[in-house]
Amino acid sequence: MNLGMAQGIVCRQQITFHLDLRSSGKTSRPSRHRRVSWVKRITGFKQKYSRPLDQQYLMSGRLLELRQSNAVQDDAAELRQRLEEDGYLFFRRLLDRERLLNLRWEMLTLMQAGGWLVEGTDPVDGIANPDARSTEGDVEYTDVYHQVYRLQPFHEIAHSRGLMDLLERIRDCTMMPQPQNVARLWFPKFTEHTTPIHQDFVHFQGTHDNLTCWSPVGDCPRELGGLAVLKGSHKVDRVLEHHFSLGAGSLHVDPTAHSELKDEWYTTDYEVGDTLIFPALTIHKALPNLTEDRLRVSLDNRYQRVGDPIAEHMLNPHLGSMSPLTWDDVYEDWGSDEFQYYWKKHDNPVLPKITKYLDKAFEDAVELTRNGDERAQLHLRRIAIRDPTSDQGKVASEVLSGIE
Ligand SMILES: O=C(O)CCC(=O)C(=O)O
Ligand SMILES: [Fe+2]
Repeated sequence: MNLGMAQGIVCRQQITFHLDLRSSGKTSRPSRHRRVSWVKRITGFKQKYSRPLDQQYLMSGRLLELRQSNAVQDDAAELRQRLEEDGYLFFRRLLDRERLLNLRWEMLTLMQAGGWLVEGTDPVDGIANPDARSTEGDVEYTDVYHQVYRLQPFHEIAHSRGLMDLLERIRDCTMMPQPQNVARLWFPKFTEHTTPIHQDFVHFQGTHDNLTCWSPVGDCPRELGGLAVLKGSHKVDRVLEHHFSLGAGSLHVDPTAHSELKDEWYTTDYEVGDTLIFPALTIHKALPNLTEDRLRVSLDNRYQRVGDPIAEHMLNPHLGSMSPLTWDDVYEDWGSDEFQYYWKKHDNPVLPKITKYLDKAFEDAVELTRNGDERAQLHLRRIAIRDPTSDQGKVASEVLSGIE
């Protein structure tokens, strides 16, 4: 799938790094009680709805320590060799910690204004209000998320020069962040919604050579639910079959169904600034956020060669299909236009979104709902509430009314 179109053609380009920590994004304080009852109505989720952790998170008790590549950061051949061998590269303190901590404050301040944090606590502590629990797919989540999404520093950090230099060294050509940056804002003890085991290609598409960069915004010890990778799993060299999961992204793959995959998961106690880099076929998952009361805040951004194709949906703001959000909305309060619409100067071919993966997840969820699966019911209920007039929304309502 990798066309490697730009390799050797595009010469290195200097993107000047611009530091602007001006705050942006507007929120008005919602009524917490209204918000809470709305969340419960949408999700049907109550405190008592808690089950043992899903098998998929417990596939292995063994969690090994990620191999650090700081010492070979300048050695392109060694970086490529490690990426080929392990299917990931991990760096301590690659990103500017000060910038990330400022970003953390800005993001969490908006989340607190949205009712997600306990009132009167310091936003940087990320102490979650359990009554406000929500996740991707919930209207309530998108409302607050899109406030965070307007922050200029949140998008600017994707262009960090040190990271761009490293990615260009690895791929030996000009790279660019895909416009659709992503933040993950995960509530504690909401483990049903933990990001399941998957390959990124099913979500972000484009080429198999795209690189995901995952960085916590604040320290992220294991119990806060950082990312874990299945070492060497990219060597399957194809997109594996994914099934419905309630977790973020709605798709999971079962590595035990593939004998060539070893049960070797790697993770670490992440510190602010650390970055995990992996290509689109590497199998990975999040660990559950098992903390008593802390939100996990992280970034996962995708990078591609300039000139490689990009999937159409990656040109849009994240979760814009859940609730409308344009780039003009995102940029409304920015103090600089340096990183606005930056991708338009590149002529990357645009590919239509491949919908078969999520269509399959929906079909699985319909069947599971009919068979009494509560997680699938919850998934369909969300769709029915969010998109009542869409094709899937209508099917979801029909299937749900059939079981009630
Ligand atoms: O941070 C997470 O929970 C999910 C990250 C991830 O797997 C992704 O964005 O592809
Ligand atoms: Fe992923």
